[in-house]
Order: sequence, then structure tokens, then C-alpha cells
Amino acid sequence: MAYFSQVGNIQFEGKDSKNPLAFKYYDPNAVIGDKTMKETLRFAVAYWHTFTMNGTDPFGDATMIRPWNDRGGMEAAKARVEAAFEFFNKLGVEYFTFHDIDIAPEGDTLRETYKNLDVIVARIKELMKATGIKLLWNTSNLFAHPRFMRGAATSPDADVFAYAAAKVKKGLEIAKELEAENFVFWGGREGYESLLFTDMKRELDNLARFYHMALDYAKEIGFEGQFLIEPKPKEPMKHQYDYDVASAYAFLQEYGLVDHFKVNIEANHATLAGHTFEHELHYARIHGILGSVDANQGDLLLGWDTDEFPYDIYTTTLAMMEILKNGGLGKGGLNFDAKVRRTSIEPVDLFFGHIVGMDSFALGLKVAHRLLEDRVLESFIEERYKSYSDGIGREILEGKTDFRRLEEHAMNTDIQYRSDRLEMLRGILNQYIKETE
Ligand code: XUL
Ligand code: CO
Repeated sequence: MAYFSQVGNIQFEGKDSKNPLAFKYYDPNAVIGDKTMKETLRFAVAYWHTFTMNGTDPFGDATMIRPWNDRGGMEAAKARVEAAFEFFNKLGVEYFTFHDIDIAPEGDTLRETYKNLDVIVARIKELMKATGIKLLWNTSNLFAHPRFMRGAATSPDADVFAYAAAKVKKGLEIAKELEAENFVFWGGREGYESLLFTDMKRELDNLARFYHMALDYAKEIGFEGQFLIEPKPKEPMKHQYDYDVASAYAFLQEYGLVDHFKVNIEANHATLAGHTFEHELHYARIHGILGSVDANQGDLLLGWDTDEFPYDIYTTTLAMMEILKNGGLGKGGLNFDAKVRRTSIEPVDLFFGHIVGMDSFALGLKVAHRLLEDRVLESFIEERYKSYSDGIGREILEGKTDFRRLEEHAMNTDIQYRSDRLEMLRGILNQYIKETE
């Protein structure tokens, strides 16, 4: 049975196309730099927002028309796999991502949950083999069930810690079975509500113990994917331990995990942390931990994780600059952790969401590539720090100065004031965006 019978394969038709079901900028085989767009962008579809969620919000019921979900339970899970692969194929996306409970319902016991997973994983494996579609990452949902209300690896209850470990153990086995390129940890409930009842040091130590055991098990079963932590500052917890890239990095360093993990950076999580998306990407890149991206967009008028499909070319351009400077995303990709709005209820809207997201990143890639080729910002930055290339600046860099020498320099030098020309740079950036097709 086809679930998207009114939609054919989405083709690249170019910027003048008026066909809403076509790419205007994403031309998978177009070469930008030394790679095709497809190779650089490595787009992935997120199972939960696209196939599982039904449009409920804290104030309202399901709105989405999703025929594959109608039957409920395992029947819905089976139908969902068929709908998912039809969608991936028609959209021309090579990767997907999921949480364990997105693909199969939890049973009454952990054993039954495993059994449900096994049935669905077997079917997913068949379809992956038949289509060449790959798993960018999977993850274990350690936040939805009431057992995780006080945390998973950071729960005060050791039985919950054990349950979470069992779920991740199974998740890693699935990752191995489906040859996932990464495994993600988003600490949805790993944080705290109040210090009145929280032993933060113990919770962080336990979280690190948990990650070390996960690494050991991955090694034991020969899973070679990249481990990723996905930072987020709040929601659902008031204080989340992996607040942003910098706090995740401090944690990884403190607990001897930094060589084994990278970060999965989500645009909307960056803005919730009070950072720009490009700040988080940049911080991760310069510390060698930029692993993957959850591509979405927040709404600056709202204070929560709205997970919109990205459409802001300015942001995708700056994001792609960081990704290109990183030499690409390696095993990572651009995963659309994004959902259509609650009133975009038809299955075809799922295509429109992904098309605008893919086109936005494709155009961002093209603009970023041109900006880098012309060294627009690089030349400016080089010039801005020129004072370090000779004279006292060079002495500082070469470790030839001390405070006495610097004091002597300061006493005998007039500081020259310079403009940073930010508005000029913004104008140039606009020009590049506008001139790129
Ligand atoms: C939540 C979020 C998650 C992770 C995976 O905000 O982004 O969906 O990407 O658990
Ligand atoms: Co995410």
C-alpha cells in the first residue's frame, strides 16, 4: 500500500520552478567544492516528528492525518516502517534517525519491548538493504515513561539507572545490527528541578559511569559508530546538565570521555541556551567535537523548542560555513529534528517541510562555499588580528614577553583605534546571499 500516492519522486527543478513539490536549490549530484551536495549535506529524516507524532500539544489533541498510525500498537508500527521508506525514497534522503519507542511500542515488560523492537528492526533491515537507505543514528528514549521522571542515569533510584542501561544496551545492539553511523544521547531528564533535594556531584558521577559502561559495551559488541551527546539547556528539566556545547565539553573532559564523544548540535537548543546556532557549531569545531547536527529552527518570539523546519538562509549560510571549515560532518549529518506545524495536517505537508529545509541548507551551502572561496571573512579576520604577526604581538605569541616587557611597551606606545566595520560585513553577506543561485 502506498501512503503518499499523490506524490512522485521529488526532483531538482531549479530556482525558477513553480512546482512546490520540487527542489529549487538542492541538486543532489551538483558538485560544490570537492563533494556533491548529497555527500556534504547528508540529510536525515527524524522518525518521531515525521511518522510517529500526531500533533498533540499541552492544550490539544491529535490533529494530524496519518493513515499509517490508525491501527495502533504493533500494527501501526509495521505500517509506519512502510510509510517511512516510501517517504525516504520519494524525498531522495539517504539517512534516517529514531528513538527506540518511535519504531516499536513499549510492551508490558522489558522483554516484550525487546520483542517488539526485534520484529520492527528486522523489517527495517530488509528495507535498508533493498533501498540503500542508511541509519544516521538511533537513540534510546530515556525521558517519556514515568519511570524516568526523576532522571535516567541521574535518577536517585538505582533500579531506574539499571533500566536505562538495559534500554541503551538494546539500543547499541540495534545500532550494530543496522550499522548506524552514530549513537545519540540526549539527556532529556538528566538535570534537576531543585538543589533542595539534589546531590549534583553524585548525579554527574553516575552519568559518567553510565557513559563509560555504554562505551565498554559498544566495544564489546564491535559497534564502531560515533557517540554523540546532544546538549540542550532546559525543557523538560529546569536545569539540564548538558546545557550547551561548552558545558558538555567540560563534562567530557572532567570524566575522561572527550576522546570518545562528539556533540550533536541542534539549532533550536542553541538559541534556547542564549547562543546562535553558529556559535555552538563554531565552539564545537575549534575543540574538535563537531559530530552531527539536528537541523531545525526556533522562534525567537517563543521561549520553547518549536522545532520548525529551517527556512532562514542567513542562519543556514553561517552554519554551512562552520561545517565546511570543519571539513564536513564526517559520520554525522543534517538530521531534520523538525516538525510541521500543528495545522499542517496532511501527509503531503511532510514533503513541504523537508523540501524547504533541504533547499535552505543547499542554498546556505552554495553561499558559504563562495564566501570561503573568496576568503571574504577570512581576509577580514586576518587583518583584524594583524597586530600579532610582528612586533610585540609576535613576541607574545612566541612566549618572548613577560609583564615587565609588556609594561615597557605600553608606556611607550600609542594605541591605534580601528573600526570593526560590522555593518559593511553584513552588507557583503547580504550581497552574497542575493547573488547566489
Ligand atoms: C529533544 C530532542 C531529541 C533528541 C533525541 O529536544 O532534540 O529529539 O534529538 O533524543
Ligand atoms: Co534533537
